Amino acid sequence: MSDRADYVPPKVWTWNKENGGRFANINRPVAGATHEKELPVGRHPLQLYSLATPNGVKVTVMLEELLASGHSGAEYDAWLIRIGEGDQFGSGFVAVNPNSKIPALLDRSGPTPIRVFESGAILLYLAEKFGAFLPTEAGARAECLSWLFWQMGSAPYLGGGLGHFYAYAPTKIEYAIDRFAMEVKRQLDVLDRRLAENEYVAGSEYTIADMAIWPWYGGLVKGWLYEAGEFLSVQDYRHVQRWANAIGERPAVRRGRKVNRVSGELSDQLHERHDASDFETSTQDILAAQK
Ligand SMILES: N[C@@H](CCC(=O)N[C@@H](CS)C(=O)NCC(=O)O)C(=O)O
Repeated sequence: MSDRADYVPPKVWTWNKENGGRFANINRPVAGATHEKELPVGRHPLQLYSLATPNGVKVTVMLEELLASGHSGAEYDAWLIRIGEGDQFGSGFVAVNPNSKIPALLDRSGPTPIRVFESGAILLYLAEKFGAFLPTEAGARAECLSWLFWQMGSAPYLGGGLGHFYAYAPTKIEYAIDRFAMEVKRQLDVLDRRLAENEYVAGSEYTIADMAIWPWYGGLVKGWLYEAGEFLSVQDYRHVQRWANAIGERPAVRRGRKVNRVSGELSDQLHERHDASDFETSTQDILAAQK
């Protein structure tokens, strides 16, 4: 890999496996399965294959919110996909998501299982299936979907752009960090102005737009992402802070954050979720029992 400022791309790009990046062992320029591996299937209608990254948390929060509001059909099994170990390239996972990224959902409640991938599509699918967290009035629905898609379009600048170059890249490239820091601060300002005038992102109702945006921008202002809080002066976004705190206190959100989590405090990790009672037994207890 060249670290030189005068790097000139060759005529044809070739894959350098050892580029030194944080994800060098899992990134590849081709799609498809690398190995045969069936996915496990539990007893509930919904099977989630995921990990508690911001994209994964969107879906576990939605499922916990649905259950909390009485939609018992939203009972789910959450299976852990360890992306650092390449589980997303197993044949079973690729059959549910040809893009090999978490989260992926299989709805087995009907005669033919339905697969859904892309976290935004999963949120919309569940909102429509249960008639919840998505306004029905045309204007409010359009506002909600606009912010949902805003998140899907914006997050790659935060994660793939700022997060990658600020926290993960093997060399700190000022141009890349500057470019993405500027864009992320602009996005935070977009949200701050919106939340100055509205309780929730889509208006007066808590919706799937909040669930999509909170794990990313809420996590960022709470200092959970990339240790970039001070760097981005996140305390300045007062309205985003107010909203992030309010959502973070919701019991369903607290539960949803724990599911498929493999980092942080052990008491905050629930590697797999198969029953509501699983939250009473933390992974810490399970590991202690296995000793
Ligand atoms: N646009 C996708 C992005 C999903 C995504 O990037 N997932 C990451 C974890 S947050 C992943 O599975 N990475 C594994 C890999 O890149 O191999 C979504 O929102 O579902």
